[in-house]
Amino acid sequence: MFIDQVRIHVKGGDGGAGCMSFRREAHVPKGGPDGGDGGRGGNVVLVADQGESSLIAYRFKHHFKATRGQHGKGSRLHGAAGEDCILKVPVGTVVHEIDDATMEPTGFIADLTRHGQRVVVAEGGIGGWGNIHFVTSTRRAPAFAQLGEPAEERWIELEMKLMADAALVGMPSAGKSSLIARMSAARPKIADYPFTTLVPNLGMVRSDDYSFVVADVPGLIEGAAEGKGLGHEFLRHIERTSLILHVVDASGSYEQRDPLEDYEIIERELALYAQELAERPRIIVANKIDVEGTQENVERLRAMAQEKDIPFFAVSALTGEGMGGFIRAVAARVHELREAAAQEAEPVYDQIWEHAKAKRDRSFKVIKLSKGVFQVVGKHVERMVIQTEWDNEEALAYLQARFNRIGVEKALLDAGARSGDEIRILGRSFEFQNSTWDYDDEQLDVDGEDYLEEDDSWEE
Ligand SMILES: Nc1nc2c(ncn2[C@@H]2O[C@H](COP(=O)(O)OP(=O)(O)OP(=O)(O)O)[C@@H](O)[C@H]2O)c(=O)[nH]1
Ligand SMILES: [Mg+2]
Repeated sequence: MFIDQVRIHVKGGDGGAGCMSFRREAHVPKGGPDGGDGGRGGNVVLVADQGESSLIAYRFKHHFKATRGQHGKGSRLHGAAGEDCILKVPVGTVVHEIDDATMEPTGFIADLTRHGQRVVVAEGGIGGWGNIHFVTSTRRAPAFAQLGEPAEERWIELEMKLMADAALVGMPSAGKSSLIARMSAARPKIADYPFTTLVPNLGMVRSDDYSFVVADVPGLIEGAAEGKGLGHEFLRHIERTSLILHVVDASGSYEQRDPLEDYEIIERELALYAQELAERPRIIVANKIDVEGTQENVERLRAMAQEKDIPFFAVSALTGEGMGGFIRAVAARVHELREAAAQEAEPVYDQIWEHAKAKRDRSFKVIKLSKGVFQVVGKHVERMVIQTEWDNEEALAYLQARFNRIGVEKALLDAGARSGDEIRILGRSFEFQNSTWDYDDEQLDVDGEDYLEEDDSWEE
């Protein structure tokens, strides 16, 4: 079966907790803090692999998780990082984020078009800091550590778009499947009725110097661009092939058609679907030249191709006549197009998507729920809450200092919050105190560098 779309749930590994510990030595009665950091959780990474030919591996298993980071220990021992979960996907996989609420594809994540290209789809959580990090001039013995950051998790959609080098395109029964069978080891169904081919077939063609992948797609008809016949769904596959092999039935046997008219109809549909397709490099192949009386049509097609300055070949998939020259020409053209594509820079999807995601995650908003009750929503802010040990006063004071630093207090004041109001974040609630919230000044003494350093570690 040809599986070309699946949805999977991916979850990174949670970060390990930082450790709260103090040095214990025989002759030192009161040692300094020595709690190590938690390890980072593993990421879930998609990697395009030319050995994968379908998304079938994701058909029955939908949940994928990386392992968590280990907790930090005393004596400054840091927890080990979790292992990444590597998911191989076929070259030509397009990845989208799925919106939790609507379950509709939303953000574009990546288009993995080359072997080895990768993208992190669910980041592991950062390990929490051990108490050694929280020492300041006024807080010599911090009796708290940070919990690990929870990992990212989300549903994503994988869609495989064929990555053939060349696609056989044409009217139903033009002989596209017969041609791919001649050119490669592919053995698709061949029959003398339209729409024999229901899903695309791929075949590897070995020519003298180069090998290339050719696709045989279902026949197109007039109106295909607006959804008629089967072709529309597969036109998107053609979008990705660098070369179009336009197959014309030179015998005009299918519904006694005129091959030149057929050619124009298909070209019009391609252009209607996407102007780019009209401009894509192509080769015209007149097929079925073994049939009596096709000579005149072949010459008319040849003249038209010449006029349009498009390479032209006359072949018979049945007898093999003309196939050798045709295959060599396709191989040479594919090679040229590949060389040209290699000159183009490769996008680094992690950077593109990470950037958009980081921006989104760091933002937060204040919602007024009722008089005197406000909710703060935002991934970054919520994570800070999750990383805090709730029954530890010092940890709470540190959390509020972090809030103020990223402007939560200001946003609350702007939204009209007053001292004594209730502030909710995730399931927790705080009492708002202008400037200090519920905690006294002394405990908020965290120097600026602390936060900057921490900020750096988020970029790792
Ligand atoms: N005489 C002759 N018949 C051919 C040739 N190529 C294909 N045919 C016949 O044409 C009919 C259609 O061939 P297919 O290869 O199934 O055509 P297709 O373009 O894949 O058709 P769809 O999948 O329906 O779009 C079959 O009966 C083939 O045997 C050829 O070179 N010569
Ligand atoms: Mg076919």
